[in-house]
Amino acid sequence: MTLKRIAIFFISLLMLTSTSLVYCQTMDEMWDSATSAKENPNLKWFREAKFGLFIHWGLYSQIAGTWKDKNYYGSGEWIMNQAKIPVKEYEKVAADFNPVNFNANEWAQLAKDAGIKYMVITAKHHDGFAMYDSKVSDFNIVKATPFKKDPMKALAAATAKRGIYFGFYYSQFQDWHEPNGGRNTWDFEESKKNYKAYYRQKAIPQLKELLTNYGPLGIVWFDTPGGLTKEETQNLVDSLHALQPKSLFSSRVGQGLGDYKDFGDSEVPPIPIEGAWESIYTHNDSWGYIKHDLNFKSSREIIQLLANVASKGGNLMLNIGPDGKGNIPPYSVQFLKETGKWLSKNGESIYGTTYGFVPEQPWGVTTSKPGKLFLHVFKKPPDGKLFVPGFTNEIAKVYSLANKKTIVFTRKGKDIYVNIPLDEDAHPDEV
Ligand code: JFZ
Repeated sequence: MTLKRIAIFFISLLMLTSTSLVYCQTMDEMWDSATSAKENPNLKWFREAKFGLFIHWGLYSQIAGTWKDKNYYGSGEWIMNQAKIPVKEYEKVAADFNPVNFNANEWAQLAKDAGIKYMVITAKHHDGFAMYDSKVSDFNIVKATPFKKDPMKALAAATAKRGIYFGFYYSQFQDWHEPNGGRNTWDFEESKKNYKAYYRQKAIPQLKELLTNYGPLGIVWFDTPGGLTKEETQNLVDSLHALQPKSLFSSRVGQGLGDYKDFGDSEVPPIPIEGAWESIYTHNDSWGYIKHDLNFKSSREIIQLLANVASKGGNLMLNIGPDGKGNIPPYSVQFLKETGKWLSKNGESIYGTTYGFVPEQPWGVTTSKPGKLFLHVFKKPPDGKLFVPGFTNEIAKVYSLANKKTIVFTRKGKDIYVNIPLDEDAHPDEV
């Protein structure tokens, strides 16, 4: 006979409070988790990680959202396309790009302090500029800028030192710098493009450099596929996996050949999704640095987003956009550190969890681990009685995760009412 006992935790910081129910897993549930863990052993770390840091950094960070006195909004990394900047003019930006304040150890330490488990950074975005030492194209940070160094080398080392999985974003199809690359139609005529030549001459050799020269990569994050058949994509995937068999490829490699699924930008599925997947969000409203975009998400918003994504079974990869000098925006530093502080007390309710079996409620969301259900309380019910419906297991204990204090509850059949301490965790800004 299976013992079905449950304990509830209660997690808190700011207004995000969580409670956990501890219970024992049934045999059926155990078989389920055993089979899914066998799927692809390379995904194990990714599924447990839950929190990644995305970094968009390139020549566009130097432009910072303003071109010829006009301010652009939205995606700073798209400014070459938005302002239809000719290749020859865009190339000149490299002469001013000197990120002297870049400090790989500081960046990696911030990620560590924020509770981040993996980092993915733009090695080459759609503008075609390589942020690493590439022998394939001179349009790169070592050859074309006064900085002359390879920041990716330093970052690969700094993340490895801290046990953070490291990965590259690489725009495999769009390359606005190359006549044969995808999507630059303001300099180059679409009908004359030879995508295969571009893949052969630039994208594939550069990807091989990235998969050879930077140690083991956790992820290669492809983006916006195009110009290849399914068979050609399969060949690309195979030839790259041969270099790093353990590295995960994002779903945007195309043709359904990725190792895990990425949702559209800033998208969380409404109900739990099985399998390995990731939601991507950016900290303000742009992926690449825009100096006039200060619409940063507070740590409270980040924490709730992280919990919400985890409650549907996925990972959150949150993006930041360092500036042209190599500084991470101060709000990103502050809010990431605050998020890390919350995770240091409440990480058990996020890392290594999967979705909770109690669906989203007016008060918040749930995550779970074998024998435990975590109640993430975003909004306390006014009467202090948290309603948890449809709960069949026996409850061993209900307690606050942050301070381990036991919490009183009552149950009526399958309905649980948890007495949330109203006085605790009150926030002066509670609206
Ligand atoms: C792409 C890029 O174009 C963008 O600059 C940024 O790097 C972002 C992370 O990825 O934009 C996309 C790609 C796919 C979708 C939306 C935006 N999508 O599938 O919804």
